[in-house]
Amino acid sequence: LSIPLLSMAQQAIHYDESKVPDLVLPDVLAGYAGELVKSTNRWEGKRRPELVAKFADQVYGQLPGDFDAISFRSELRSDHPHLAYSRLKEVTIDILRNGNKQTMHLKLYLPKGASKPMPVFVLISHRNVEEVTADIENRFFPVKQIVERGYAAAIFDVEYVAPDDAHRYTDGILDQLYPEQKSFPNGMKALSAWAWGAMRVMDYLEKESEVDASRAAVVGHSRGGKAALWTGANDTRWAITISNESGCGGAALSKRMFGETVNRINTGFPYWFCDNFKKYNDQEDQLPLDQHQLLASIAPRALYVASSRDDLWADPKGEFLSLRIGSRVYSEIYGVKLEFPEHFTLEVKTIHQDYVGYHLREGKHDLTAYDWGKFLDFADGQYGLK
Ligand code: GTR
Repeated sequence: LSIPLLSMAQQAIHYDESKVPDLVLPDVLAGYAGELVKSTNRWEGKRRPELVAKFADQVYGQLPGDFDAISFRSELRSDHPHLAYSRLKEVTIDILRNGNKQTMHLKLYLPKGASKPMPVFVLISHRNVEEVTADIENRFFPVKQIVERGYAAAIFDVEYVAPDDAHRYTDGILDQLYPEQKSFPNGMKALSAWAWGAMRVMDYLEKESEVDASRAAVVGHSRGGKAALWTGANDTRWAITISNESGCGGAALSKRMFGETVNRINTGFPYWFCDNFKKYNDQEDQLPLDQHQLLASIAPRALYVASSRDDLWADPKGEFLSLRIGSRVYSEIYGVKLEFPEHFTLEVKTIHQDYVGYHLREGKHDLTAYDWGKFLDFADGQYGLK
């Protein structure tokens, strides 16, 4: 007779720092073969790729980059709500693989009267893009605020690559382009598909003469923030990767088990991460990695993590620690001078440094004009536009 042990799942989700286990975090710079990485060559050539591969295998699933053809069409629209301060290009992206086609749509708002290629922000949106862009007061994607600062603003809806729905998520690139992925334990699911979508947007930006693709930032909020981080880790073409309140499976350390846990996210959203990740339900201590290593994988390109005070579900402290520990790569390998407060508090703060940005704002889980203002300030600093 075997008596099942009371699993951690049966412990309630908590916001209690005293219940956080003692953290044993895998090292960022100690490679799996035991060597300690000390040079940019070894980081970029060996350790960074091995970390990304580990995350693909155990957390997000594969991110296949092969297809047969990609093509872009764009149409300038003269009838949109942001006409007073921007020009809108509606872009259609067709991707073909093995005789099947997937079509994505992108809205690209350009500052009016811009004469040179513009730096750009791309938002991975899990909110309905038509609704978000129809409302000029919308703060989730504040077109006016972004273009008035001299940036192009682009947005795509995850619906076009993998619908954010447990029953429909394959109704996109998984059914059309990469059906084989559906049978792999480390196969692509929604988060990898969304990152794939952001990469196809970058394919387009590289061809768009009105945009400076070497100064592009990928942004996501919450589930979109998880996808943004996964994009930035895989695709080195992004100059800045921005996670807004991405929480569990995003910027927050899984092993803290504060707020949302691996079990909870895999149960609530079984179609986001690959099946292998489910092995760690209530077994966070068994994870061979943690999210600080994902953040590190973005180095040497710039990285931004934002949290909000009331968003305990996303574990602001876990996001902060992850950034502080993960950003060792910038300081120890690239010699960037970084300073973080030694102790985390839930006080409002902004820490903008070379390559690494952070803020904690008051209020609840959301992407707001305040957050965008900080991202814009940080980008100005990175690009020397201040
Ligand atoms: C929550 C989920 C979080 C976060 C959030 C969001 O329900 O538990 O991981 O992704 O949704 O996307 O707003």
